[in-house]
Amino acid sequence: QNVIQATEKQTIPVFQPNTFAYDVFSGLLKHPKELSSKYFYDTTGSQIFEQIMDLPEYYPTRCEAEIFEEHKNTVLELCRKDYFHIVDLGAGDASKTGIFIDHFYKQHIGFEYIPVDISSYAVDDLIRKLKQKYPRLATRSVATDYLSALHWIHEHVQGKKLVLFLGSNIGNFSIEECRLFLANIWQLLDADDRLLIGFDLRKNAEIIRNAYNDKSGVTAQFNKNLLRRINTELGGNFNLDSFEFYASYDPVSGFVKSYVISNKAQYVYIEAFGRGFDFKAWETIHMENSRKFTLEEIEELADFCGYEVEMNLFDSKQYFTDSIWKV
Ligand code: AVJ
Repeated sequence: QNVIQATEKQTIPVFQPNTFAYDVFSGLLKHPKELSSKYFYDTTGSQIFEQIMDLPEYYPTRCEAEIFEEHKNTVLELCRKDYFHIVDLGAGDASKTGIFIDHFYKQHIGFEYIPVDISSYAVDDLIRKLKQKYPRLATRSVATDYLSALHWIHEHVQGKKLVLFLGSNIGNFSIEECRLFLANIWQLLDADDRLLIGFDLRKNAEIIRNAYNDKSGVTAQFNKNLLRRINTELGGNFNLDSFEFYASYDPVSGFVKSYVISNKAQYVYIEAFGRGFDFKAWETIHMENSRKFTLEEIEELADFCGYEVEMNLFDSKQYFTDSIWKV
C-alpha cells in the first residue's frame, strides 16, 4: 500500500537538502517518524506562538522579560563603549529584545538591530513595527534558518556584536545539535563580543508539563499546524482530527518531547512526493524538544564549546536564566 502501482508511477523532482519538502520527506521515512519544529513557524505558526507566549501556563517569556527589565543596564554596560550590532537569532516578535531596544534607543546608544528569523512574516512585521516606534533605529533583517544566518553575519556584519539567542530556543536542539550550533557561533565571535543565551531551568516537573500541555489546547494547535502546513504546501491529506497531541517531560534528562500521535491506522498521501505514508494505530511523530537545563549543564556546555560564562542573570523565581558568554 505504501508504494503506488508501477503503471501510475511518474517522476518526481529530487528535493534540495535542507528544504521543507526534503526534511518532511526524510522525517516521515524515519522510524520512529519525526518532523522538525523549525517548520512550525509559517505565518499561522508564528501567530499561534504569540498566543502561547500569553498563556498563563507558559512562564518562560514572562521570566525572561522580568530578567531584561531588571538587568538592562548590566547588559548595556557590557556593550556601550563602541557602536555595536545586536544579532537576535530567532527574533520572532522581539517581545523581549524590545526591552533592550527601547532602553538603548532612549539613551541614544549607538547600535544596530539585526533580527534573524526563519519566518519572513515575523521579520517583516517586526521591522515595520520597529520603524514606526523608533524612526532613527538602524536595522537590517535576515529571514532564514540559523546556519545560513551565521554565514550572512560573517559576510555582512563587521565590528562589535551582541548575539542573542533568547526564550530557550536552544532547548529545541538535541545534545549534539546544541554543541554544534554553539561551536559555530564561537567561530563568529571576537574577544569583545558577547553571546547572551536564554536557558529554561529545571524546576517542579508539574509546572514544566503544564507549560507544554495548556488547558486551552493552543500548544496542540501549534503542533498540528505543521500537519496543516504539509497539506497546503505539499499537497498532503492529513486529517488533523485523526492525530492527538501529546507532550511528556522527563525530569532525568530534562527533555520535554512533543508528539502528534495517529489515533487510528491510516494512510496519508502527499502529492509533492507522489506517495503516501502508512501510520499504525497510535504511531507517533516526534515534533519538538524543549530541553530544560541545570546550571552545571550550562557551565559544561560553555566550556565544551570554548566559552567562558561571564554571568548568569535570573528571574525572582529562578525558573529561567540568561547566561552571558564570552570567547
Ligand atoms: C520557542 C522553542 C522556545 O520550546 O518552549 C512553546 C516553543 N513549543 N510551546 C519552547 C514552544 C511549545 C518554545 N520555543
